[in-house]
Amino acid sequence: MSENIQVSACILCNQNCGILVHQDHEGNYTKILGDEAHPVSEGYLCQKATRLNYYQKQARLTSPLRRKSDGTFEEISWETAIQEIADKLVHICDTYGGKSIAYAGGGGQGNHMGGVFGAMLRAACDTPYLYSALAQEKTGNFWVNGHLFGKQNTNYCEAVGEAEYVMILGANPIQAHGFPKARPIINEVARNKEKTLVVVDVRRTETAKKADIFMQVKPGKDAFLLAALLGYIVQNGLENKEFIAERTTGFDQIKPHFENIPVSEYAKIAGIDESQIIKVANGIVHAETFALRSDLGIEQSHNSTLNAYLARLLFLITGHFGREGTNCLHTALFPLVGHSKEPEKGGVVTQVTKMKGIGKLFPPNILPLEIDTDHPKRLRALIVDSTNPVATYADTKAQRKAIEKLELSVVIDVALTETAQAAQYVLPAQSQYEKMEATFFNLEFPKNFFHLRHPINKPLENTLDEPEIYHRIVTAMGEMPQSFPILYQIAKLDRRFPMLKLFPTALGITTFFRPKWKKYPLLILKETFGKALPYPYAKPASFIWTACHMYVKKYEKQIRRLGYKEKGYALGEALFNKILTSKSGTLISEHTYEESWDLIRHKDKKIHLEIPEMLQWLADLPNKVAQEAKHACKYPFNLLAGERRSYNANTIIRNPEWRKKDTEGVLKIHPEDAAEYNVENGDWVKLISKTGQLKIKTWITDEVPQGLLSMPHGYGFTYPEHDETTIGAKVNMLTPIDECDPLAKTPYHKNVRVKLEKVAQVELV
Ligand SMILES: Nc1nc2c(c(=O)[nH]1)N[C@H]1C(S)=C(S)[C@@H](COP(=O)(O)OP(=O)(O)OC[C@H]3O[C@@H](n4cnc5c(=O)[nH]c(N)nc54)[C@H](O)[C@@H]3O)O[C@H]1N2
Ligand SMILES: Nc1nc2c(c(=O)[nH]1)N[C@H]1C(S)=C(S)[C@@H](COP(=O)(O)OP(=O)(O)OC[C@H]3O[C@@H](n4cnc5c(=O)[nH]c(N)nc54)[C@H](O)[C@@H]3O)O[C@H]1N2
Ligand code: SF4
Ligand SMILES: [Mo]
Repeated sequence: MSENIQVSACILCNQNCGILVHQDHEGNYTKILGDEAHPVSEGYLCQKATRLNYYQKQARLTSPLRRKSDGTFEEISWETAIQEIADKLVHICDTYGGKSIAYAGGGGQGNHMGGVFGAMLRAACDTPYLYSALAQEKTGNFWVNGHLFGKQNTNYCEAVGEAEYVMILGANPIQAHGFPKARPIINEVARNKEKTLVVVDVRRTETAKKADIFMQVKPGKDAFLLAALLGYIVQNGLENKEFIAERTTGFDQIKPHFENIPVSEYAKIAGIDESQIIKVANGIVHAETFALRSDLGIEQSHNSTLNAYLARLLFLITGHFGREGTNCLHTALFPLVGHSKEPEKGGVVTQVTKMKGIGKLFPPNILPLEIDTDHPKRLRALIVDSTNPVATYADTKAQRKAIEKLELSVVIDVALTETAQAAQYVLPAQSQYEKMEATFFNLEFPKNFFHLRHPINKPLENTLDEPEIYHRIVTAMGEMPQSFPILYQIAKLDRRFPMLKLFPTALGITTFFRPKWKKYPLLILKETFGKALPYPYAKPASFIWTACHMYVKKYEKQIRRLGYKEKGYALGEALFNKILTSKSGTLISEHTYEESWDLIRHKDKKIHLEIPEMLQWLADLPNKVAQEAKHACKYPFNLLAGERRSYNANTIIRNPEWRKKDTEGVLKIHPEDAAEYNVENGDWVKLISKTGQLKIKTWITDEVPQGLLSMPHGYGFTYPEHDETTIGAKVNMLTPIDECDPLAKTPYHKNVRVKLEKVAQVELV
């Protein structure tokens, strides 16, 4: 391979497809191709990856910044920034306790190293509070998984490509992916006459257009649709009795709840013909294999956590689980999330709103309530890393006001984001192509993989990688020394003779005599073992070495199935070396389907179907319809606030010029609604919610039904030489923090009530 072609991954969605990057002598990405050696994406790319130069070459942060009393920023040195932040953290910890400090982010779609090392800063502050974007989408799922499978970090993947009957529920894989090679796979399922593709969506999406059966559900009414499907199955005795008896507990307890579902009434509420419910229920029951893929359409929507439960019951009571062509639990080299105990059992809650953690995460929707209050135990400091709460969390104004109220706010990012603009300190990070990175979105079965990415560009001057930033803050807080010369020497020897286990032994002895350092294993590893690795930039990869040895303890047989000859400790070393040197990523284990049942974390290895809170919620469903109807009067439209399109990728690329089409991010509106408001294609309108307002350009289409408006997220970022007319609208001006799931606090972004007014374009400038 010639010198200027480098291997990495696309960082614009959680697929992280492997890429081959061609660069010119100034480091511009002149051509980007799919990497066929990547074990999962195998050369696949979508159109977004070709525009990654707009990420790497964007307007970057080039110095630590400190806010002055007049509100503007001044450039300061790293030493000053780190010491001032460390001193303030120590002061806040000493005065109010560590629980007055929170951390937000720790990873976008391509970077999780910061999140791993951010845990060390949280340890130094003694705070459990990790706010995450995942807690505005997936925590309802995690909570339900905890009950069904035993732990909140058990996750399943779906064999969309192998199943005979496929349901895509509240997801649009043709645009958003969500599983590897989504486009060719959906196209194959759609074309194959032996297979059936069912799409449940409120819009006739790119995926819905390919469906054999399109169930056009009314916004937020999926719980009724799912309950009707389950009701029909149970009332007709169509559940898989053998599977239920062998693999599950609790069916007798849940059965009466579905025997009582008024199927035709619920179908009507969901806006679906009863005959379609019957057809799809029978289709699922009688199919040899069924896979269900769901995403934000049911997560950021009414009854989010209940939807998660009902969607899982659909494949569980029909026996489509843990077999080829169905949904299946998978392993993780390093789990993306943890497991939180319920508060009654000693689980942590937040200080002000008493929200429980789920998967050890706390939800963005409560963040302003925990900060912007006079409560003596309120949050007083926030460290933000690779997330942009002011733009991406619900209620932009409330998030900004909360950040401005903090005694200490620090943003670690590559760009001057909306959140950085409101913070006191801004620290410039290296981009994802300038350091070693990895994500933990390795959600595959039966073969799972890991991709540790090597840098492909020289770091921009005066930037640091996140592990180094955390290391410096923790040492400046006086928690531990900066380096460990003796351990480092031992690590170097250990790398020459790994089987002597010199380093693990020395590390054990060191922490025995210095128990305080036990809190910071990753930082010690980074400065000793990590420094001894063969690449100068590989220090953060040191924790992967520990993860490999732990993975071997659990899955030795499954790793060896890939052809490794080593056993035990030697296998851990071999796996680590393979990951470290495989620039395109590598497979890490291969399971049999029967072995997937060992991944259940309940002691009896069965799925526990009964979740009393969910059954109660199901019983209460009819009351909710009346409440929602009341709310709808004042704001006649349902806004889908955050549609995945060809050229949005959360907030990862800020320069609007990256978009080849849909440059303003139009609002989709049905022709009859447009006519009623006298709106013509391309007219600008004002949307007003109970929280705020914005202006947006329209596009008239019957892709959306009457009464539904749809706009993208990932627009509206300030960027040099661009104004309001070219950056698009800031979606979260409209989203209220209190419109969210009662249990998981995930926002109802797909069900934002708004009213519409026509505006003259001249008002914009
Ligand atoms: N192009 C692009 N791809 C992305 C991203 C991106 O920013 N841009 N972001 C990535 C991220 S972070 C995520 S989480 C995923 C999300 O991926 P998806 O969830 O697949 O994407 P969305 O477009 O947000 O929403 C999915 C679908 O839900 C539908 N929907 C809305 N309301 C309802 C409802 O009440 N019921 C049902 N059944 N459907 C409804 C919408 O019409 C939409 O088609 O995408 C990832 N991929
Ligand atoms: N209304 C509405 N809001 C939404 C959504 C929606 O559909 N509708 N979707 C939600 C979803 S599903 C998600 S996942 C969130 C995503 O929202 P966020 O959690 O905010 O995630 P990203 O947009 O990925 O944020 C990436 C940030 O990381 C920075 N960054 C990029 N590379 C690096 C790096 O190497 N180091 C550091 N330190 N920073 C870096 C980028 O500049 C950017 O500021 O948005 C959510 N918000
Ligand atoms: S945006 Fe496209 S190319 Fe990039 S990771 Fe996602 S699916 Fe792959
Ligand atoms: Mo997401």
